[in-house]
Amino acid sequence: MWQGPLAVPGGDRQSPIDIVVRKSVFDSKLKPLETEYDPQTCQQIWNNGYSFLVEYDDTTDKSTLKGGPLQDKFRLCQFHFHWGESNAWGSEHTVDRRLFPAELHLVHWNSDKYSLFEEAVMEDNGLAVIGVFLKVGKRHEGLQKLVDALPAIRHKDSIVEFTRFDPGCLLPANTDDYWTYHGSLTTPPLTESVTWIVMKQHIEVSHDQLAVFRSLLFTSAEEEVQKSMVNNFRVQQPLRGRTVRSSFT
Ligand code: SG6
Ligand code: ZN
Repeated sequence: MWQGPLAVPGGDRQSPIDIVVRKSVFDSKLKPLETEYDPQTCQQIWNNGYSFLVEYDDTTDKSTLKGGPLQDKFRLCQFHFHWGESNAWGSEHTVDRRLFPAELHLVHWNSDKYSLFEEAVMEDNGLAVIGVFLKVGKRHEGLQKLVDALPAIRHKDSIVEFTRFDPGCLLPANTDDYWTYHGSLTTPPLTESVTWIVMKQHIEVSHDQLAVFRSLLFTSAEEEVQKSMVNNFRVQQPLRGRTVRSSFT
C-alpha cells in the first residue's frame, strides 16, 4: 500500500502515538470540548478504498468544534474509523500500549483562519481531530443506522446518500476528559497540521457491528481478487520530545 519508506516524511510530529498515561501532563487550562453538530449537514457515505467516510456539508459553520485545547472554531467535514481484522487490535492510538479494536476520527478544519479544508490541511493549526476508542460490548444504538448503510458501499469508490446523522451520538458520555498533542494526518499527505484530541472514555459497539465494518472491501467491483477492509491503521510513530497533555488528573 502507501506505507513505503518514501511516502513517510521525516517529520517530528507524526501520528499516531502510544499515550503513556504516567508521562502525560495535566493542564488545568484545558477547557471542556464544545461540539455543536447539526445532523442536517450530513450528506453522504463513501468507501474511499481505505476506510468509509461520512461526509458533512462544510460550506458554513453549522457543525462546529470549539474549546478544549483550541483557540479557534473548527468545522466538521467528515468522520471515519480504523479497525482490525480481529478484536485484539485496530486502533491507531494506544493507551499504555493497550490496543482497541477500532478508533473513530471526527475531522474538523479551522474555519476562523482558513476558507477551505484543502487550505487548512497544509497548515500548522489547520485541523482538529477527535479520536474515540471503540470496545466490544453491547450494541451501539446510534451506530446502527450507519452499520445498516454499509452494505450499499461494500466496494471501493461506491457512494450513497446518507442524511440526518448526528455525529454527537458517537461521542462518549464524558467528553471533559481527554489527552491532546500536536500531530499529523495518519494517511498521505501526512501533514503535521493536526491538534489531536483523544477521548479518555471509550464507546461500546457489538461484535456484530464491527463484523459489518470488516465486510467492506478495499477493492472495487471490477477487481478479480477482493480484499477485506481490515487493519486500515498506520503504524505508531515516535513521540520525539512532544508532550501529551491531559485535561484530567
Ligand atoms: C482516513 O484517514 C480517511 C481519509 C483521511 C485519513 O483514512 O479515509 O479521508 O482523512 C482528513 C483526511 O485526509 C487521515 O485522517 S486521520 O489522520 O484523521 N486518520
Ligand atoms: Zn483516521
